[in-house]
Amino acid sequence: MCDAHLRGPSGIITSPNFPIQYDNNAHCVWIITALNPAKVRLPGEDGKCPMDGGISGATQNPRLKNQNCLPANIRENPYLPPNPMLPPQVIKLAFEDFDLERGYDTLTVGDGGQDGDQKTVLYVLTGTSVPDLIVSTNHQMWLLFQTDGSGSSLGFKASYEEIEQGSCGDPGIPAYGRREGSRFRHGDTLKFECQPAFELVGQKAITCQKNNQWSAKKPGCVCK
Ligand SMILES: [Ca+2]
Repeated sequence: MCDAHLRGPSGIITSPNFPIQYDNNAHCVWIITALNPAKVRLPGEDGKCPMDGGISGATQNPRLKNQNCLPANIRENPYLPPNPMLPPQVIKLAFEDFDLERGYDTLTVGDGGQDGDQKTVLYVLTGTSVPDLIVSTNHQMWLLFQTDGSGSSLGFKASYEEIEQGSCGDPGIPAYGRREGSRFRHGDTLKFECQPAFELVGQKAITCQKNNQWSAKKPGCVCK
């Protein structure tokens, strides 16, 4: 699928034809929008709304209740602006496969809903290393896949998920390694170690920064 508006809470994005080679001269845009209202769960509620045949009794915050209990067609509208009453959601993008013709075919990932806007570019990805987690700073993320006129590769597969603002997302644990720390919020630090006979490549410790990105990629463990 090429050119799509996607919405939360999660999903998969692949390059066209994946896992078969993508086309030359491709130009694909995906815009992912978090679904804030659907995430609301007030304490003690079962998540049902009056019109769904649920909820009895008053809630402490009628505005939140109203937001949660919008008609389904509005509740699921991906284009609703973020509700200031709710913890903002951001988009986390995690790659499973990545193989683009280095330097000629690119996947650009940006913040917000204006695809191609140079001011909002987070990363321009190319080549064969699987990129680390990318987390947007607001409720939208855009992806632009562009290929040139010759030379193709297998493309990419990534999954996206809504997470709460203020987090960098779980970067995972390197194969043959260990991780100390399991919090992924701003200012949290994770430390990594490798099993005996393996050597750590990259940073031993990474910190979640205010822009929702880890200070460095998750390290790898390679045979000594
Ligand atoms: Ca190419």
